[in-house]
Amino acid sequence: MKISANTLPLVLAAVLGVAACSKEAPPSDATAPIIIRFGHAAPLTGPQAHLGKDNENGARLAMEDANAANLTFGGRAVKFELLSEDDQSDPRQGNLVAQKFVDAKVNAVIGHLNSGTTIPASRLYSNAGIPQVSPSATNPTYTDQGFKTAFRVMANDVQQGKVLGGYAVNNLQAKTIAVIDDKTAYGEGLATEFKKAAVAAGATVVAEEHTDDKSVDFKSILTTIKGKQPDLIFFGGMDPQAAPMARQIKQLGVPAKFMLGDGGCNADFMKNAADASEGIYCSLPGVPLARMAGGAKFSERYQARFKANIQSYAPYAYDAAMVLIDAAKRAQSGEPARILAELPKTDYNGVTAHILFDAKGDLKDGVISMYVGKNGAWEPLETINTAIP
Ligand code: ABU
Repeated sequence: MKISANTLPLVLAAVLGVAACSKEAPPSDATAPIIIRFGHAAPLTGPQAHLGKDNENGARLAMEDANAANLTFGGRAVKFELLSEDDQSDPRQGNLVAQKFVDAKVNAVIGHLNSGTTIPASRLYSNAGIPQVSPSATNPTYTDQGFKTAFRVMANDVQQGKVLGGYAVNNLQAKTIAVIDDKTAYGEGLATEFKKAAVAAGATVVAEEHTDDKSVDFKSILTTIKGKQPDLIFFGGMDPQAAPMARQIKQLGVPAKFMLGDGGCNADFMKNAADASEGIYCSLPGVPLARMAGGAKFSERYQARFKANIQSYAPYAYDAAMVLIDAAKRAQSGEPARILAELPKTDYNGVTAHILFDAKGDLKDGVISMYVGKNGAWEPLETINTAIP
């Protein structure tokens, strides 16, 4: 319409009318809830599905808690949604999941569970500017890459390997050790850190063997190791391999102590290793659940909500989600860039620990706890402070 002196009053009336309508009934997108979507990635099928589900449950509980709190940002209601994907603990599938999250423009990612998926996926999240908090990936490379998007809420494997190696030599008097790893980023990385620490403490490595994260028959490598008569066997890997390995060590009559990192230190190991779990040592980052400030309450709430016991990492997945929610609250925004600006300033009292990040995105003041298998349960031994080198 051509505006002339005759039509101007009509145009003004129309504009004022729209303005009046806007005031009475603001556009729907200004009143609709702000939707904040977090991607969650872990193995939800395959041998590690029990651990992936445990992480997913932890993250889900956090988001349900945040939704129950009826948060508002700038006067608008906020709703958190979880987009959970199965990365099958496979690095290639992990990258496909990461690309899916990038394409879906998720606001942040909780995950992945495994170091082998977390590390390659972290480059995609970094390129897309998406904040990532892993509950459980412990390989140091994840936060050594210099990505401003990468954080974790658990001590790393330099810290864990140091404690395990020192404990094997100084507490268990192992002078000769055999080391097996599953050739994954986690298993191989932890085995390397364990060896370094054990050798530094005075032990000799008499055998090194490798398997993978699908095998369940280890009799051949265990027979080779038995011939080398080590005082202690260390396995860097996860419980689907660690449990049959423990049973086969017992069946073959290998008279060595057996030691695992956090990948084997869980409920399913106990169930599947059965009586072979007695006297086995393992470590977990963090203090034992019963000693966590919010541990007992979290455990009760988890069981009531999911009708299952915690495997191992669920409280960390809860905290990973909560530090992202906390950053969004401080930013009063779900924008990834605004969450990222807040994450390094995290000062959050979580279920697992008081969470502060160092300059790399690692947990400050992380500790490692040692456990021994006793009467079908993991009995806590001691908790050791480890300064990040
Ligand atoms: N921290 C052990 C399990 C996860 C990982 O691959 O690091």
